[in-house]
Amino acid sequence: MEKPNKRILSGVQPSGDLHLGNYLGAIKNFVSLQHEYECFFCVVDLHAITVWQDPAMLAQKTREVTAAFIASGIDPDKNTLFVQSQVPQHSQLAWIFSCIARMGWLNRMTQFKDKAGKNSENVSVGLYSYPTLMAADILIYLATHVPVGEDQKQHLELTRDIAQKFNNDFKNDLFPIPEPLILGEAKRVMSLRDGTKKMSKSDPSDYSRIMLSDSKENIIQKIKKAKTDPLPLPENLEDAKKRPEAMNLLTIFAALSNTDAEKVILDYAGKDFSKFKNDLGDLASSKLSPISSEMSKLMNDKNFLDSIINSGKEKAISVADPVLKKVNEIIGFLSR
Ligand code: AQP
Repeated sequence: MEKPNKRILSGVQPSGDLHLGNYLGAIKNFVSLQHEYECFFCVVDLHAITVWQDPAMLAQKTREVTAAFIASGIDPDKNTLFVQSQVPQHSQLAWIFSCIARMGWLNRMTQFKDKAGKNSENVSVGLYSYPTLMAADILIYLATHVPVGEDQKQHLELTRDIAQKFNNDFKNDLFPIPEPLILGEAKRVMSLRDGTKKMSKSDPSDYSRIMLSDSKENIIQKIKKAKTDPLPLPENLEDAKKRPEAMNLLTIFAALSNTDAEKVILDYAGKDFSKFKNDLGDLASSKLSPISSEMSKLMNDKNFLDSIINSGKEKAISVADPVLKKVNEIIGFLSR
């Protein structure tokens, strides 16, 4: 089996409206990586159902994430865009990996602790074993690199452990040990209401996040209302780091304008937040509005989106199936 040396797999959940964190931490980076790597981008609907999803909304959000990929600049002809549940090899490998991963490894996952909170007896088993499915998503394509936001770093370390243990247990070298690509200025975009909390689809407050579907007016309004402290803008990076809300807005500004936070701090040092927020509102809406209007256009062309999803499925299966067959053979399963 030919082993790729620059292959990417990454996914986005159709679990709600995509936000600026998903865009800056993931999708924007995918757009630049497509020129350098062979890329597989998937809509991870199997991950989404680890918490309750309304069936009609799930179908709509699945198409919406696909539309967001394309509207942001991912070329569907050059890359493989597909839906996770349509490639059953992911779930089959995930079961095998749940027999490779150790309970102790999963018990250390901080995202499960955060998401389950005090309710851990009552959440789904899938929410707990989610990282073994993520490992299967990556390794079924023998992906060598995985672009993720900082929040997914621990899950990728688990993927590496699983790949290593499988290779050791079965004395082979099938799986690569994939490297994380944590790129861009905004590795962890924080809530606009609380600079210590990650911007997230599931935050109950709409004002905590800017959505890709927000209108220009909405974006400007949300940035105006974003929480800040009473001081003027920080004078240097050291100062900014002590002020989470200010640091978050500066980082967003830097990521949207393809520069770094230090440069933005230099431009706005000691100035008033109102001027900065006006500029950030204009910048964010000028970058996001074209994506949002392209997304609505694509959402009105269901046949086009479904044809992309369908050909993505065929391409994904043609790569994933030989890997699963090889895994089955290594383990000692009878051939199909
Ligand atoms: N706030 C963020 N900052 C930077 N990157 C982020 N990502 C998510 N939130 C931020 C990155 O976006 C990609 C897709 O994420 P996901 O949809 O698979 O799930 P998530 O990380 O669980 O995102 P949410 O918004 O927090 O969803 P819910 O609320 O449903 O759990 C990933 O690469 C992620 O790192």
